[in-house]
Amino acid sequence: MAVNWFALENDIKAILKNPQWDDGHIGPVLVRLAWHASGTYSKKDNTGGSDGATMRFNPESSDGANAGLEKARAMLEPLKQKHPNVSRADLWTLAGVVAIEAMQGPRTPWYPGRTDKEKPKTAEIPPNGRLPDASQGSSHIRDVFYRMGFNDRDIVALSGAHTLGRCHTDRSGYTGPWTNTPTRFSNQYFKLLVNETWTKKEWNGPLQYEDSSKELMMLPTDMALIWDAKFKPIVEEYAADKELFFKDFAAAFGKLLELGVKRPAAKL
Ligand code: ZEM
Repeated sequence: MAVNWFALENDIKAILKNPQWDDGHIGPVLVRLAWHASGTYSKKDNTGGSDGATMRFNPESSDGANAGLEKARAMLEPLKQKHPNVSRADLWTLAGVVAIEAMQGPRTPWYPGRTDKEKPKTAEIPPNGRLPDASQGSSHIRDVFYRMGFNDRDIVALSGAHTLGRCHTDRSGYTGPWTNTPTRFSNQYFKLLVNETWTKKEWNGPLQYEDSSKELMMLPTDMALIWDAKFKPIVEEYAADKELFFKDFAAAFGKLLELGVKRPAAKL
């Protein structure tokens, strides 16, 4: 039954640097996996969330929002084989936590105890469409994150994860990184949102924004954070105070990874 968590964390750290992957690091895509596994939660009926590791099954596995995450799941599979008593649901969420810390971010509170569903009934797999759509605005963002039980401050803090990684035309249709440091966790995303001039990118792809260097990008949902009168002051706070962002991010990300997790209360 027991999992050697110390050894598992070290094994996760050992696979993060990967010269074959974007920017030489798989951390960002592991953070996206942890987020998409968890972000299907609905507090209305207590369905969705990371417990069950249901992203292995249709329709969740083929949700367009999850394009590319099969690669992230496959990269973690050898660690599941090496540590057979860890559930994939625990592994996917822990990998996001370990990745953020290894990329110089805060340590997120994380608790084990998720189990994997092996033959889930359709009703146990979250339907497509629960994850946010990057082409939309602040009312859609609020609909999606309020459904999970988050508030405006949590939404802005969580969005700061876009300091990491990049968009891929073959996954989401968008292209490019948000920051020049896509493998270092920081408040750079907020600083760029506030300080850069963002203009519409002229290309054949979906509407996205670019900075003056044309190397960095923002999605419409990222721009919504500075266009919305309630989100914007929070963006400014995090742009000015990295420690505050780290503290709020770790709390909100920890809450995200706990959504819908069913375990005996004593284990917490
Ligand atoms: Zn993301 N995200 N995200 N996000 N995300 C992408 C990539 C990454 C949205 C979104 O549509 C997209 C959160 C919130 C929201 C990460 C973490 C978190 C991509 C690019 C898109 C389109 C996918 C691709 O092409 O590979 C939207 C609309 C969001 C809210 C409104 C939250 C919350 C996150 C974590 C806490 C990360 C780390 C990536 C980079 C992945 C990579 O492969 O580099």
